[in-house]
Amino acid sequence: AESRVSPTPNAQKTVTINGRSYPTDSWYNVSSTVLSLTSRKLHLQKDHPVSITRKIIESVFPGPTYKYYNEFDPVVSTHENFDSLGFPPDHPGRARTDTYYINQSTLLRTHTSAHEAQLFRENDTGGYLISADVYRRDEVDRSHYPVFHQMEGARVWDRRLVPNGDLVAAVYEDLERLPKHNMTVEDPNPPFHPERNPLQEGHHTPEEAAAIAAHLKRSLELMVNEIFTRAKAANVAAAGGSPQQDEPLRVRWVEAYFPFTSPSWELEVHYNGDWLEILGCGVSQQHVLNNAGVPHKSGWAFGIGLERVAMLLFKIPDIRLFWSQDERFLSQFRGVEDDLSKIRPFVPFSKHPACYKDVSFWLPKDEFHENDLMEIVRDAVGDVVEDVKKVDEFVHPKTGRKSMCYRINYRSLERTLTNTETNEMHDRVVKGLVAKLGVEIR
Ligand code: FA5
Ligand code: MG
Repeated sequence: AESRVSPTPNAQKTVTINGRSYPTDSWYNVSSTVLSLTSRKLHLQKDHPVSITRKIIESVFPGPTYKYYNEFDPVVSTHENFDSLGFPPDHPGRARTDTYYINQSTLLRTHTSAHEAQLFRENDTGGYLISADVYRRDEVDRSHYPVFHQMEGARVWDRRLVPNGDLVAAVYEDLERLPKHNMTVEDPNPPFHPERNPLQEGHHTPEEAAAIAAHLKRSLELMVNEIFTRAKAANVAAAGGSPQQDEPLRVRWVEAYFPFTSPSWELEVHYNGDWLEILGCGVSQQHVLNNAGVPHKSGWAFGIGLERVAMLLFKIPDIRLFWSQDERFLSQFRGVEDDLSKIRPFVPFSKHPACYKDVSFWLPKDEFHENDLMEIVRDAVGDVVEDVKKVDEFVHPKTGRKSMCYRINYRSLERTLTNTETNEMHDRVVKGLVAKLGVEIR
């Protein structure tokens, strides 16, 4: 279904997303670019790398224990996205500079956790995976895009068995049943820490939390192992069968914080000389399960970025490529979803030259939010912007006015841009900044 903004006779605006109409108000801040992407659903497009990645991860969390939900609509309430998960009222993620709002109480989900309460209530198999498009106002570079795809997984056990220790036994039995792996995992911290990563006192015994954490970590390590085994096989195949000098896979657990899990962790993978975060997870907060009407259950949840994993698996260098409808991109994955042995590293089509242009301006007195600038650039030129970086910032000693300078890197993934074209695009960006932010160009 098409998405559009349309005025109604009484001048009250509505917006239609995936065939449903919503009233907008002064909170509305969804750009037309983002609106047009709400119907793409790359995670369900057969042979798309996001869909292939979803399928591989699903295979590590099999039915009937895990049930898959892949069709949930991106429009949710602020309650679902934030309140039900225990986000405080002043959490920065709620700001209109960070989140796309339809109206004050309705938004485009910023993460798949928006469906946790509903799924904890409805799911009756003991576990689930949900994959979906998520939306965030964010910076512009090769690993950030305002729309991306997440998969959330969760596993719960019946707590009625506690406190005699039977819940722990149930989790350990399930842990015993999980396959082993021989991957090296760095996990230097204790399963919980009183300040940094607390146990949920009064809800969980230390044994219970440690057992759930062990099951969570092993399950996710098996998932990463599966992805990297496939990536390695793809590299070998691409090299005509000769073994590759890949750096050995290194992963590590890092303590983290989420309002809806405790203790919590992020899993990082060593890639291209750097640690890359691929997922967040933890022991589900009992308040979320209680509010979902299942106080007798406890367990774990995780949320993973599908593009991040797909970029590792297929060596895809730029997140914009996922949205490409260019045959030179799509054809490289055809037939792979039904035969994963056909996975090969992505071969970039010729790299076109980049063109940098700077824009310097005085800020108006009002507050300035970088995400607004990012969005104006994306809206003016679409996917031709590769990244936007602040290169300078200073305050005039006499007037106290603040000046900013941003460098915009224009590069098409599909063709070489002409000078005239780039100048015209940069012109549109400058005009947009003046019109929408009230800045004064220097
Ligand atoms: C979350 O979104 C939590 N909902 C995850 C979670 C679920 C924690 C369940 C605990 C329990 P975070 O904002 O860190 O957390 O995003 C999770 C993952 O999404 C990241 O690790 C990353 O892989 C991916 N991700 C986040 N932001 C972006 C982005 N702008 N572009 C691409 N991928 C992203
Ligand atoms: Mg994170």
